[in-house]
Amino acid sequence: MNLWFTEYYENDTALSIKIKKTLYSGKSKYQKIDVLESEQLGKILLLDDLIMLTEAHEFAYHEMIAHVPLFSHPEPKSVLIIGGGDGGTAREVLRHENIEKCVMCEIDDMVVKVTKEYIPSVGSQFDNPKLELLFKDGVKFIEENTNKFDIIIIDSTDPVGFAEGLFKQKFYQSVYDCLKEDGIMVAQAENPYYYADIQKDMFNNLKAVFPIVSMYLSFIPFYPSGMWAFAFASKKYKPLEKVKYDDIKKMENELKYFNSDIIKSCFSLPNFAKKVL
Ligand code: AAT
Repeated sequence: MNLWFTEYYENDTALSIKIKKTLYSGKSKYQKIDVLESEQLGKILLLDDLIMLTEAHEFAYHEMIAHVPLFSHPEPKSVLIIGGGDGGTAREVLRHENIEKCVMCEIDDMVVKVTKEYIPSVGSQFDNPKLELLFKDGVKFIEENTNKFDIIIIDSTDPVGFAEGLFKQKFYQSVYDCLKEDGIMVAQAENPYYYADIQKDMFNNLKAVFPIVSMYLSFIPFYPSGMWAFAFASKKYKPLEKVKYDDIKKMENELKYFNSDIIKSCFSLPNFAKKVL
Protein backbone atom coordinates (compact mmCIF):
# COMPACT_ATOMS: atom_id res chain seq x y z
CA MET A 1 0.00 0.00 0.00
CA ASN A 2 1.38 3.34 -1.01
CA LEU A 3 -1.33 5.78 0.01
CA TRP A 4 -0.49 9.47 0.46
CA PHE A 5 -2.56 12.53 1.37
CA THR A 6 -1.35 15.73 -0.28
CA GLU A 7 -2.37 19.24 0.70
CA TYR A 8 -1.73 21.62 -2.20
CA TYR A 9 -0.89 25.21 -1.30
CA GLU A 10 -1.77 28.26 -3.38
CA ASN A 11 1.86 29.02 -4.22
CA ASP A 12 2.40 25.71 -6.03
CA THR A 13 3.98 23.92 -3.10
CA ALA A 14 2.48 21.00 -1.18
CA LEU A 15 2.79 18.74 1.85
CA SER A 16 2.35 14.96 1.63
CA ILE A 17 1.83 12.47 4.45
CA LYS A 18 1.73 8.68 4.11
CA ILE A 19 -1.66 7.34 5.14
CA LYS A 20 -2.87 3.95 6.43
CA LYS A 21 -6.60 4.54 5.94
CA THR A 22 -9.54 6.92 6.23
CA LEU A 23 -11.30 6.61 9.59
CA TYR A 24 -14.13 9.06 8.95
CA SER A 25 -15.37 11.07 6.02
CA GLY A 26 -18.44 13.32 6.12
CA LYS A 27 -19.95 16.66 5.29
CA SER A 28 -21.47 19.04 7.82
CA LYS A 29 -23.67 22.05 7.06
CA TYR A 30 -20.45 24.09 6.83
CA GLN A 31 -17.57 21.95 5.58
CA LYS A 32 -16.12 18.60 4.59
CA ILE A 33 -14.63 16.73 7.57
CA ASP A 34 -12.17 13.82 7.32
CA VAL A 35 -10.11 11.91 9.84
CA LEU A 36 -7.17 9.95 8.42
CA GLU A 37 -4.89 7.46 10.12
CA SER A 38 -1.30 8.16 9.10
CA GLU A 39 1.71 5.86 9.20
CA GLN A 40 3.91 8.03 11.44
CA LEU A 41 1.96 11.02 12.74
CA GLY A 42 -1.14 9.49 14.34
CA LYS A 43 -4.56 10.70 13.31
CA ILE A 44 -5.04 13.71 11.05
CA LEU A 45 -8.04 16.07 11.03
CA LEU A 46 -8.91 17.68 7.68
CA LEU A 47 -11.48 20.43 7.13
CA ASP A 48 -12.25 21.05 3.46
CA ASP A 49 -9.12 19.01 2.59
CA LEU A 50 -6.83 21.26 4.66
CA ILE A 51 -4.84 19.80 7.56
CA MET A 52 -6.03 21.18 10.88
CA LEU A 53 -3.82 18.95 12.99
CA THR A 54 -1.76 15.80 13.19
CA GLU A 55 -1.96 14.00 16.49
CA ALA A 56 1.84 13.80 16.72
CA HIS A 57 2.50 17.53 16.49
CA GLU A 58 -0.71 19.38 17.47
CA PHE A 59 0.98 20.38 20.73
CA ALA A 60 3.05 23.00 18.88
CA TYR A 61 -0.15 24.83 17.92
CA HIS A 62 -2.42 24.30 20.93
CA GLU A 63 0.16 24.94 23.64
CA MET A 64 1.30 28.13 21.93
CA ILE A 65 -2.16 29.57 21.22
CA ALA A 66 -3.21 29.00 24.85
CA HIS A 67 -0.23 29.38 27.19
CA VAL A 68 1.28 32.55 25.73
CA PRO A 69 -1.82 34.70 26.51
CA LEU A 70 -2.63 32.85 29.74
CA PHE A 71 0.86 33.35 31.18
CA SER A 72 0.96 36.95 29.88
CA HIS A 73 -2.00 37.91 32.09
CA PRO A 74 -1.34 38.17 35.86
CA GLU A 75 -4.61 36.55 36.96
CA PRO A 76 -6.76 35.12 34.18
CA LYS A 77 -10.04 33.62 35.36
CA SER A 78 -12.28 33.60 32.29
CA VAL A 79 -11.48 32.58 28.72
CA LEU A 80 -13.49 32.69 25.49
CA ILE A 81 -12.40 30.49 22.57
CA ILE A 82 -13.87 31.25 19.13
CA GLY A 83 -13.59 28.20 16.86
CA GLY A 84 -11.28 25.52 18.24
CA GLY A 85 -13.75 22.71 17.48
CA ASP A 86 -11.22 19.91 17.90
CA GLY A 87 -10.89 20.80 21.60
CA GLY A 88 -7.08 21.11 21.69
CA THR A 89 -7.11 24.76 22.74
CA ALA A 90 -9.71 24.10 25.45
CA ARG A 91 -7.58 21.19 26.72
CA GLU A 92 -4.58 23.53 27.16
CA VAL A 93 -6.64 26.37 28.71
CA LEU A 94 -8.10 23.97 31.28
CA ARG A 95 -4.62 22.97 32.49
CA HIS A 96 -4.63 26.34 34.28
CA GLU A 97 -6.21 25.75 37.67
CA ASN A 98 -7.00 29.45 38.14
CA ILE A 99 -9.41 29.37 35.17
CA GLU A 100 -12.96 29.36 36.53
CA LYS A 101 -14.83 29.43 33.22
CA CYS A 102 -13.96 28.65 29.60
CA VAL A 103 -16.60 29.35 26.96
CA MET A 104 -16.01 27.87 23.50
CA CYS A 105 -18.05 29.16 20.56
CA GLU A 106 -17.65 26.89 17.55
CA ILE A 107 -19.79 27.26 14.42
CA ASP A 108 -19.81 23.55 13.51
CA ASP A 109 -20.97 20.97 16.08
CA MET A 110 -19.83 18.16 13.75
CA VAL A 111 -16.16 19.09 14.30
CA VAL A 112 -16.67 18.56 18.04
CA LYS A 113 -18.59 15.29 17.58
CA VAL A 114 -16.01 13.87 15.16
CA THR A 115 -12.90 14.78 17.20
CA LYS A 116 -14.50 13.60 20.42
CA GLU A 117 -15.08 10.19 18.84
CA TYR A 118 -12.03 9.78 16.59
CA ILE A 119 -9.26 11.89 18.18
CA PRO A 120 -10.01 11.76 21.94
CA SER A 121 -6.42 12.72 22.83
CA VAL A 122 -7.23 16.21 21.49
CA GLY A 123 -10.94 16.43 22.32
CA SER A 124 -10.30 15.26 25.87
CA GLN A 125 -11.93 18.04 27.88
CA PHE A 126 -15.35 18.44 26.27
CA ASP A 127 -16.98 17.06 29.44
CA ASN A 128 -15.00 19.28 31.82
CA PRO A 129 -17.59 21.16 33.96
CA LYS A 130 -15.62 24.43 33.55
CA LEU A 131 -16.18 24.30 29.77
CA GLU A 132 -19.33 25.77 28.23
CA LEU A 133 -19.83 24.78 24.59
CA LEU A 134 -21.89 26.95 22.24
CA PHE A 135 -22.57 26.19 18.60
CA LYS A 136 -22.87 29.58 16.89
CA ASP A 137 -21.09 31.84 14.46
CA GLY A 138 -18.38 33.56 16.50
CA VAL A 139 -18.99 36.86 14.69
CA LYS A 140 -22.66 36.92 15.77
CA PHE A 141 -21.93 35.58 19.26
CA ILE A 142 -19.39 38.28 20.06
CA GLU A 143 -21.70 41.06 18.88
CA GLU A 144 -24.53 39.84 21.14
CA ASN A 145 -22.39 38.80 24.13
CA THR A 146 -22.44 41.03 27.20
CA ASN A 147 -20.01 39.06 29.42
CA LYS A 148 -16.43 40.25 29.77
CA PHE A 149 -13.46 37.91 29.51
CA ASP A 150 -9.81 38.12 30.63
CA ILE A 151 -8.61 36.24 27.55
CA ILE A 152 -10.15 35.69 24.12
CA ILE A 153 -8.53 33.12 21.80
CA ILE A 154 -9.44 33.05 18.11
CA ASP A 155 -8.67 29.48 16.97
CA SER A 156 -10.20 29.74 13.53
CA THR A 157 -9.77 28.37 10.04
CA ASP A 158 -8.24 30.53 7.27
CA PRO A 159 -10.00 33.79 6.26
CA VAL A 160 -12.33 32.33 3.63
CA GLY A 161 -16.10 31.71 3.72
CA PHE A 162 -17.65 31.71 7.18
CA ALA A 163 -14.29 32.34 8.90
CA GLU A 164 -13.62 35.53 6.92
CA GLY A 165 -15.47 37.77 9.39
CA LEU A 166 -13.07 36.67 12.15
CA PHE A 167 -10.25 38.68 10.51
CA LYS A 168 -12.12 42.01 10.10
CA GLN A 169 -11.72 45.24 12.05
CA LYS A 170 -15.39 45.21 13.06
CA PHE A 171 -14.93 41.79 14.67
CA TYR A 172 -11.77 42.90 16.51
CA GLN A 173 -13.70 45.90 17.87
CA SER A 174 -16.33 43.50 19.27
CA VAL A 175 -13.54 41.36 20.75
CA TYR A 176 -12.06 44.49 22.36
CA ASP A 177 -15.48 45.34 23.84
CA CYS A 178 -15.85 41.79 25.25
CA LEU A 179 -12.49 41.93 27.06
CA LYS A 180 -12.05 43.28 30.57
CA GLU A 181 -10.02 46.51 30.81
CA ASP A 182 -6.78 44.52 31.07
CA GLY A 183 -7.78 41.71 28.68
CA ILE A 184 -5.65 39.99 26.04
CA MET A 185 -6.66 38.53 22.67
CA VAL A 186 -4.64 35.97 20.72
CA ALA A 187 -5.50 34.72 17.22
CA GLN A 188 -3.98 32.24 14.79
CA ALA A 189 -2.36 34.48 12.18
CA GLU A 190 -1.24 32.42 9.18
CA ASN A 191 2.46 32.54 8.19
CA PRO A 192 4.83 35.25 7.01
CA TYR A 193 6.52 33.18 4.29
CA TYR A 194 3.44 32.53 2.15
CA TYR A 195 0.65 34.77 3.47
CA ALA A 196 2.25 38.12 4.31
CA ASP A 197 -0.57 39.96 2.51
CA ILE A 198 -3.28 38.34 4.62
CA GLN A 199 -1.19 39.07 7.69
CA LYS A 200 -0.74 42.75 6.80
CA ASP A 201 -4.51 43.24 6.56
CA MET A 202 -5.06 41.34 9.76
CA PHE A 203 -2.46 43.28 11.77
CA ASN A 204 -3.63 46.63 10.36
CA ASN A 205 -7.16 45.77 11.48
CA LEU A 206 -5.89 44.85 14.94
CA LYS A 207 -3.75 47.99 15.27
CA ALA A 208 -6.80 50.12 14.46
CA VAL A 209 -8.45 48.71 17.61
CA PHE A 210 -5.83 47.62 20.20
CA PRO A 211 -3.04 49.79 21.71
CA ILE A 212 -0.61 46.85 21.97
CA VAL A 213 -0.22 44.47 19.00
CA SER A 214 2.60 41.93 18.51
CA MET A 215 3.28 38.75 16.60
CA TYR A 216 4.79 35.55 17.94
CA LEU A 217 5.83 32.32 16.27
CA SER A 218 5.65 28.57 16.65
CA PHE A 219 7.10 25.86 14.43
CA ILE A 220 4.37 23.55 13.21
CA PRO A 221 5.25 20.97 10.53
CA PHE A 222 1.66 20.40 9.31
CA TYR A 223 0.89 24.03 8.34
CA PRO A 224 2.16 25.78 5.19
CA SER A 225 5.89 26.66 5.48
CA GLY A 226 6.16 25.05 8.92
CA MET A 227 6.39 28.46 10.57
CA TRP A 228 3.17 29.67 12.12
CA ALA A 229 2.26 33.06 13.52
CA PHE A 230 -0.10 34.22 16.23
CA ALA A 231 -1.37 37.75 16.78
CA PHE A 232 -1.14 39.06 20.34
CA ALA A 233 -3.38 42.08 20.97
CA SER A 234 -3.70 43.58 24.42
CA LYS A 235 -5.44 46.47 26.18
CA LYS A 236 -2.88 46.96 28.98
CA TYR A 237 -0.14 44.33 29.36
CA LYS A 238 2.79 44.18 26.97
CA PRO A 239 4.23 40.77 26.06
CA LEU A 240 6.48 39.41 28.85
CA GLU A 241 5.57 42.24 31.25
CA LYS A 242 3.58 40.14 33.73
CA VAL A 243 4.90 36.62 33.18
CA LYS A 244 5.20 34.55 36.39
CA TYR A 245 8.04 32.20 35.53
CA ASP A 246 7.50 30.13 38.70
CA ASP A 247 4.00 29.23 37.50
CA ILE A 248 5.39 28.17 34.11
CA LYS A 249 7.95 25.95 35.87
CA LYS A 250 5.11 24.15 37.67
CA MET A 251 3.40 23.27 34.36
CA GLU A 252 6.46 22.67 32.17
CA ASN A 253 6.71 18.93 32.88
CA GLU A 254 3.28 18.31 31.36
CA LEU A 255 4.07 20.23 28.14
CA LYS A 256 5.93 19.35 24.95
CA TYR A 257 6.61 22.80 23.46
CA PHE A 258 5.93 25.74 25.73
CA ASN A 259 8.37 26.71 28.50
CA SER A 260 10.02 29.82 30.03
CA ASP A 261 12.65 30.07 27.27
CA ILE A 262 9.98 29.80 24.55
CA ILE A 263 7.79 32.60 25.94
CA LYS A 264 10.88 34.84 26.10
CA SER A 265 11.97 34.03 22.56
CA CYS A 266 8.72 33.56 20.58
CA PHE A 267 8.16 37.31 20.11
CA SER A 268 11.56 37.64 18.38
CA LEU A 269 10.89 37.92 14.66
CA PRO A 270 13.08 37.60 11.58
CA ASN A 271 13.37 40.84 9.57
CA PHE A 272 10.98 39.80 6.81
CA ALA A 273 8.27 38.97 9.35
CA LYS A 274 8.76 42.27 11.21
CA LYS A 275 7.75 44.05 8.01
CA VAL A 276 4.22 42.67 8.39
CA LEU A 277 3.68 44.64 11.59
N1 AAT B 1 -7.46 23.80 16.68
C1 AAT B 1 -6.81 23.79 15.43
C2 AAT B 1 -7.69 23.69 14.28
C3 AAT B 1 -8.32 24.74 13.72
S1 AAT B 1 -9.95 24.50 13.64
C4 AAT B 1 -10.72 26.02 13.47
C5 AAT B 1 -12.20 25.92 13.80
O1 AAT B 1 -12.78 27.22 13.59
C6 AAT B 1 -13.03 24.95 12.94
O2 AAT B 1 -13.56 23.94 13.75
C7 AAT B 1 -14.12 25.83 12.31
O3 AAT B 1 -15.37 25.18 12.21
C8 AAT B 1 -14.15 27.00 13.29
N2 AAT B 1 -14.71 28.26 12.74
C9 AAT B 1 -14.48 28.81 11.54
N3 AAT B 1 -15.20 29.94 11.38
C10 AAT B 1 -15.90 30.11 12.54
C11 AAT B 1 -16.83 31.10 12.98
N4 AAT B 1 -17.19 32.13 12.21
N5 AAT B 1 -17.33 30.98 14.24
C12 AAT B 1 -16.98 29.94 15.04
N6 AAT B 1 -16.11 28.97 14.66
C13 AAT B 1 -15.58 29.05 13.43
C14 AAT B 1 -7.65 25.96 13.21
C15 AAT B 1 -6.55 25.64 12.30
C16 AAT B 1 -5.82 26.80 11.74
C17 AAT B 1 -5.68 26.63 10.25
C18 AAT B 1 -4.43 27.16 9.72
N7 AAT B 1 -4.28 26.86 8.33
